[in-house]
Amino acid sequence: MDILALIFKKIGAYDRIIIHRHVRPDLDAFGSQVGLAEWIRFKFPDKEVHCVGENSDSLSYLATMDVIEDQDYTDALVIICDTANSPRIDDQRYSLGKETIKIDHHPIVDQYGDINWVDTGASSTSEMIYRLIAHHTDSDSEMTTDVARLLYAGIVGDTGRFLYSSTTAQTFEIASKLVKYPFDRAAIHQNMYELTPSLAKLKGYLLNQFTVNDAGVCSIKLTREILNKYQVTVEQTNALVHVYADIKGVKCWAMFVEEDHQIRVRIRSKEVTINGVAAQFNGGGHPFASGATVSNWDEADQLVHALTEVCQQ
Ligand SMILES: [Mn+2]
Repeated sequence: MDILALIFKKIGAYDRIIIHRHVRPDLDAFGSQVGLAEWIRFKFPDKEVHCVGENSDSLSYLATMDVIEDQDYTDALVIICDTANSPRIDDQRYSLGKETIKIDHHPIVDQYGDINWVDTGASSTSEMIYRLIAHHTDSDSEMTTDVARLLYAGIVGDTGRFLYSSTTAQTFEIASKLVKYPFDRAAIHQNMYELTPSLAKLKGYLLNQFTVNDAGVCSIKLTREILNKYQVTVEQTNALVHVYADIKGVKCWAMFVEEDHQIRVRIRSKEVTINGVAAQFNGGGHPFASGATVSNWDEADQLVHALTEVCQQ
């Protein structure tokens, strides 16, 4: 049996299904998790389906999470979307379920599922959820407008509006099917990319204060002092990580954001593989988009040095 048929069979076999995704959710995490949940609710109205994890202020326009008890996991199928390794699963109660399915497009770190469907060639987990749905339905109209809206948001989020190299012909094909549903596309784009006045001002700071070395590594350090000055949270800075993508000569970049006891690092790249460097610094992710954590500014400089070596190879 192929993997899609197997996953569909498992969904059919359980009365209660609980869906998780990674911590610090992004559009694809939310879109794939809730898109799958909404589709199962539509297709199997008698099943009990829950989405768990922290709510996210910046994604509340997409969906909100359910609150469930530990005993709800008894005899439940757990599906985890968009999460490469088990420590990153939001709500560690995922392990209380009877059976676990992992659906993800990140490079494999940890095959924590009883069933693992990983496609690193997929632009997004939302794209994979579409394929799962399409595999089991004959017509293009076998989903609801809300499912289409959620999956579309996930795909747009993970492809940077279809700009990143992860965008394939299949991504466009799927998007073309999703946009036939009458959800408000303009509203999604508006929600995704609008900035608060505080963030817009921080964007000005980011574009003024970055440095680029001879190897093409760009970096910026956002101290707590700067975050306080601009009245922006660590989480909110995520919306600005792409400001360096269009700068000539920049091959990759690291945005360091100081938290209470550590420094969070967001690493992005246009042409060199950087998830190896992320892995050296307590992180990981995609070849061109990763996250890491360092404990002080010296270590931050070491990370920039490691990126420089990658660029010079
Ligand atoms: Mn993703």
